[in-house]
Amino acid sequence: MKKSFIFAWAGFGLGLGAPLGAFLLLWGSVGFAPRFQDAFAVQWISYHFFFEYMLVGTCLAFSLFGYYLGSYADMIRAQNRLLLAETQTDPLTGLGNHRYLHEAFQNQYQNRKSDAEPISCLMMDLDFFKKVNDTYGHPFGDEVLKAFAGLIKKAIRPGDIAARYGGEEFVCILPNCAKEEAVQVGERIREAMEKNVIYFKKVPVEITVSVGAATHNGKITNYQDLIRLADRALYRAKENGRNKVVAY
Ligand code: GH3
Ligand code: MG
Ligand code: MG
Repeated sequence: MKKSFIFAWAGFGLGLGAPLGAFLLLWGSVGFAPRFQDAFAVQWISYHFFFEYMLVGTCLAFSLFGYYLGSYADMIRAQNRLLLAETQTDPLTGLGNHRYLHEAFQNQYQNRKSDAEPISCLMMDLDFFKKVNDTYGHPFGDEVLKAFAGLIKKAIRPGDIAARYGGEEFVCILPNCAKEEAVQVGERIREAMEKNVIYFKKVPVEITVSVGAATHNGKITNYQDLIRLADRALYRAKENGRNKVVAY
């Protein structure tokens, strides 16, 4: 719920304190006599203008002040959310960054319903990317990275997590996904990149990606191990000729 409304209502409540306090003070000054209803009736007849002024004036002033404070708190909260999202986003590709990946992966890993629930990790690295930069320039390399991020987004399911691990390396976390399925997703991404021709001044450039896949098994006790195994599988994909998916 918006703080502006909560604070406005709180202000209204506080505003009511003024006429109520005034009534209690006046009632107390005569030793709380006569009984409540009569004292109230007497005071209302004698000072109704004073009470009406306070009811309207203080309630309005406090509500407005509460609304202002609440709106300010809402704005700060929205800004904080935006800043948090910014610190976890890779500005080039719009995917999550390294920091986001670790947080999201740890959460996903720990929140599995049981240790038997599979979770997979894909580690992807563009092939000969240094050569791409050297041949066509860094800005073109950046375009390739953006295009690859777009292909990843298209290939994964809504609950999956994709992040730029660093440089030209990307990671996908696939919750509730067994080994065969993870390899299929990796293959889908690899194939999409292979088919995706990017043009440099009307010259088609083909860039491929190597993928390492790892799936949680009984021996793995934390998410970092899963990343490590996916990285080892990726190393094997590179060794075996690149443009390949290798499962650990
Ligand atoms: P391999 O097939 O073994 O992965 O070879 P590679 O050339 O892709 O690997 P290497 O690690 O030698 O080079 C990675 C290159 O990625 C080097 C670096 O300039 C480039 N790179 C890293 N981050 C960025 C970036 O943000 N933009 C661009 N354009 N290039 C980047
Ligand atoms: Mg690399
Ligand atoms: Mg590379």
